[in-house]
Amino acid sequence: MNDSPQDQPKQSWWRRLSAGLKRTSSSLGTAVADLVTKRKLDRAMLDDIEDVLLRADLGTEVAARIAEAVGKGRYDKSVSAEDVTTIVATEVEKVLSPVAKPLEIDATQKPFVILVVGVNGSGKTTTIGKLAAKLSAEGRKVMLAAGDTFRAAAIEQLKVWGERNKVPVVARAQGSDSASLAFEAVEAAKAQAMDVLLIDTAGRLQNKTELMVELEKVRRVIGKVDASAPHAVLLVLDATVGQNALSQVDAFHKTAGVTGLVMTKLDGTARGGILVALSEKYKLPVHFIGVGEGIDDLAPFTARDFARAIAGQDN
Ligand SMILES: Nc1nc2c(ncn2[C@@H]2O[C@H](COP(=O)(O)OP(=O)(O)OP(=O)(O)O)[C@@H](O)[C@H]2O)c(=O)[nH]1
Ligand SMILES: [Mg+2]
Repeated sequence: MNDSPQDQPKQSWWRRLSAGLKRTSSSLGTAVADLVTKRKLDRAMLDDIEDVLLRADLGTEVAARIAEAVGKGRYDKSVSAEDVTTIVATEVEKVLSPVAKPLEIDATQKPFVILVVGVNGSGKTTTIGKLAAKLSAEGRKVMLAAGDTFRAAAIEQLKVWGERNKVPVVARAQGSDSASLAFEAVEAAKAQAMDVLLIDTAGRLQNKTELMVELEKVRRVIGKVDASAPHAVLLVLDATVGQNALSQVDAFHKTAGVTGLVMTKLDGTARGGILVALSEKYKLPVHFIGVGEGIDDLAPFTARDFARAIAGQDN
């Protein structure tokens, strides 16, 4: 066992990820095992395997591809559950590898402006707190902007993350215009030579047109201070919502120009497979995954780990 200090955090979040995805992986594993025992492989079995994969939220294309890969050269032969889950891991990794990309901070942009968007309760504010910790630890000067001006509690919540990270927070009274707050924050970050500005926004349902229009306004107004900003627009998705994540990506991508995804709450859901369906369909970069509520519970997204966790394999 390699237990050097550097490996411990990695181990602990891998454990949480694989434990979190246990409900997906074990139901998949059990269903596959039930299907393949004492039978030779035929079309009907492949259809059943495809159904199991669909129930794991992997999406129609990926499910069909995996079933096809399982069928290749195995007709009329017996297959083991391991054969199938190994193929699941391989095919899922192929889908995820091109989208697993780190969030790159262009140091020539001062500040590098990151707008954080998503539906209510997806984990935006918490993700900002966790990101601020990571970026500060890398030696960057970080500022936060309390762009969720709807609720007093939202402003307070971001201030708490600011204190915890010892980074400044630009905030205004509840009910202020969030676009002007964002404008002010970019100016302040510029004046104070910040490296990164993280802008929080209020949660909004993707089908509420007026709120989505407001988001476009926030974007536009930020662009008035710095035409190249925002430099990144992160869509925070809650893994537990399953298929609804697809319409969230669709709507936020159109209105807010999403540049990358963060998927939260992977520490306790049977629906993590949705990240595979999303990656296949939209091919947007996935930067981080949230595996808990704590400040260290944000992990860079890696295709292989995720694929193996979904398939229930050991790391
Ligand atoms: N288990 C778990 N909980 C998380 C994770 N990320 C966020 N949460 C929790 O989810 C809840 C909502 O998180 P917030 O960060 O307030 O979500 P938000 O998107 O800012 O919410 P609104 O501002 O209301 O739209 C909080 O209780 C967080 O602690 C995660 O990765 N895992
Ligand atoms: Mg919030």
